Amino acid sequence: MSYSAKSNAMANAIRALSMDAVESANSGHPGMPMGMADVATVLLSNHLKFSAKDPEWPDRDRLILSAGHGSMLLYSLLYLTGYSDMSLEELKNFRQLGAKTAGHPEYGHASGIETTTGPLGQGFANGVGFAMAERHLNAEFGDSLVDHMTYIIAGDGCLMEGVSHEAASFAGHLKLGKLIVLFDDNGISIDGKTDITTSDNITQRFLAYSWQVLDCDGHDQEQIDKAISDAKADTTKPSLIRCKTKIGFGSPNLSGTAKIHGAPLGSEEIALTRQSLDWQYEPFFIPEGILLDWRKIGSKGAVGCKEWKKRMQSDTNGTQLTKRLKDDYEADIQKAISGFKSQLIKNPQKVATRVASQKSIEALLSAYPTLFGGSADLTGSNNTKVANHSVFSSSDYQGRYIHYGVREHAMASAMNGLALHGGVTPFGGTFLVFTDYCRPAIRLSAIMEQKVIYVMTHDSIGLGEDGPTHQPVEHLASLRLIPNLEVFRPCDVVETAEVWELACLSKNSPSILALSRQGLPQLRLEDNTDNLSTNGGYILREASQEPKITLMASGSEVTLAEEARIQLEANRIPTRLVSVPCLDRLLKQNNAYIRKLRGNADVIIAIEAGLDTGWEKAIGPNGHFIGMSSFGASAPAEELYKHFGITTQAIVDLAQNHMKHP
Ligand SMILES: Cc1ncc(C[n+]2csc(CCOP(=O)(O)OP(=O)(O)O)c2C)c(N)n1
Ligand SMILES: [Mg+2]
Repeated sequence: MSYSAKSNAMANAIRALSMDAVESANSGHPGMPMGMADVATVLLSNHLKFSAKDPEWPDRDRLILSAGHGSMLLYSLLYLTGYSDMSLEELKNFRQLGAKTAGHPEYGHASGIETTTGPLGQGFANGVGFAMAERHLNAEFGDSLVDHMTYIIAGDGCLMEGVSHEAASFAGHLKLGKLIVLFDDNGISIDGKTDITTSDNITQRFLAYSWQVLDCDGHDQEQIDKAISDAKADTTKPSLIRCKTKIGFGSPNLSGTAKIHGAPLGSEEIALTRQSLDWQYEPFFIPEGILLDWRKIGSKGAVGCKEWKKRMQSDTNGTQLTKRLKDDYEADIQKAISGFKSQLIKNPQKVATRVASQKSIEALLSAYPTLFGGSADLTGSNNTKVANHSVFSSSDYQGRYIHYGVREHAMASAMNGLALHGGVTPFGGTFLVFTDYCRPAIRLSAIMEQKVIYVMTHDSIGLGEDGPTHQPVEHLASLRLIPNLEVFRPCDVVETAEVWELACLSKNSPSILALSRQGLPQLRLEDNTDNLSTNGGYILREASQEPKITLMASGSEVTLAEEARIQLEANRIPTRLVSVPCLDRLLKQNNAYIRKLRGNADVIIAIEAGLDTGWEKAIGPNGHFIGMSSFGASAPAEELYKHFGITTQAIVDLAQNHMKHP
């Protein structure tokens, strides 16, 4: 092993802080930070472009800790390099309530945490999104304003996870040459040596994805440095560097074993480790010289950052890039959508809401230049692509349409990376039923409060013949269970435009747009510049008198409810129709608002071609529900609606049967 006393001590500072913090928390994962300390030291000392004083510098290199259990590696680096919000006190409070140093890195807790990781493989696929955003903005704004690397630290677990296979394949196809994965190739995971579970030839695997693959001894600083330099030199391919490391490096009895993956070393072993590393300092103490060396690394990038800021001022595109990064398009979005809505009022349209979504994208595309979306091989079905879209590809990174291929999970996870990078607003489509394939990433969009727009079409048994595997039944309910995720299900073309507007204006929430395959008449016929979908529910049709019946419905079932309302009114039963394009939003309104929508009707009925879960609060204790309670079936949509009893007649009958004075 080649040895530089200074950088060796710098790496040992990471090791000591990591084992001390885990010991003090009495929980955590010391093995990975101790094993990857040398790699991290070389990366930050010689390669990573960053400035601890300017953590938000948009043109910084991104460092993503995909192996999020090794959080102490990241926290140590942030403290050592001098990020002002990562004090020694925070390290001492590792894993404690309110500390920035959560068990796994949480985006938003401290600067320098680029993304939330912990669910293995997610950071890897996020990184692909970061690298896509960088290439896209580089193509738009040029090298002088956007030119940075994305580094990912991934472990055996990340590479075993399916999402890494999807994401790596996509990154290779896109020739993301500024993406470098530092693979902590320690051959250990929780259950023991990785050879008990995998015989993958990782080098061949990544070569097959058209990556560059490099090797280094992860404890030899010269080798590490050369590998990173070589990886950077080939800008035509993403690179995987297999860093051969020893988990828990430094611990005489536990290193190289699964025992040090996720447990404190214990005081005796810590003492022995201090001896073997020649680190004879108190817990959490970093000698001044070593801290100074680290702080120099942290401040080295300040000059580059300052120069970049100057270029932003002098470059004619600087203002435009600033607007992009701030996502400052509220007025443009509102204007585009209200213009589109006015057209619709003049020329009403009966279209599927997936087509309405396409028309909304068309209306938004030039007004909202950050919009950057695609589909997981269902472009024609999701209606995500519009005439003016050019395709994002290795030969044209300026394109704004992404063919993600059949890689739903990687698409969703990459979208998180895109959103986190900034400068782009990602949307991506697949069938609503396949939100199951995206769910781990959707959950993270919600946790990280990222504006990611999921365009999920074929939203019910209304898709017909493809049958129960393709028909979402539990999906609306189960997605609504995810905190901070907004599930929109518009009823017609106007509402679709409105929910697109809400999704684009959202600052801190991802959105699911659940859209119909089947055509739906335009129910919104009055010119209204207000976005009526804002509160999640509103009176779409008022009853002729004080309502005896109130119908609440979402999406395609609003049309059924409207037909039922017309029949009930014909039978002299005053009936109100409440459209609920977003149940989540409606339930966030105060009780008075919801009660007012229901009115004093004898009978409240909600209709949605899904499970009833979640509707209880909207319809109240005596409300009724017409929807699904089993999987669907394969047949033409109309027959399915009859078969499952979601019909106009069923609504009318239920209403009349429950009236107090029929
Ligand atoms: C999706 C997911 N599954 C399981 C876990 C639990 N888990 C955390 S670390 C780990 C083993 C990871 O092994 P490796 O990446 O090799 O880490 P090392 O032991 O080398 O630090 C597992 C299974 C997780 N965090 N995420
Ligand atoms: Mg491992």
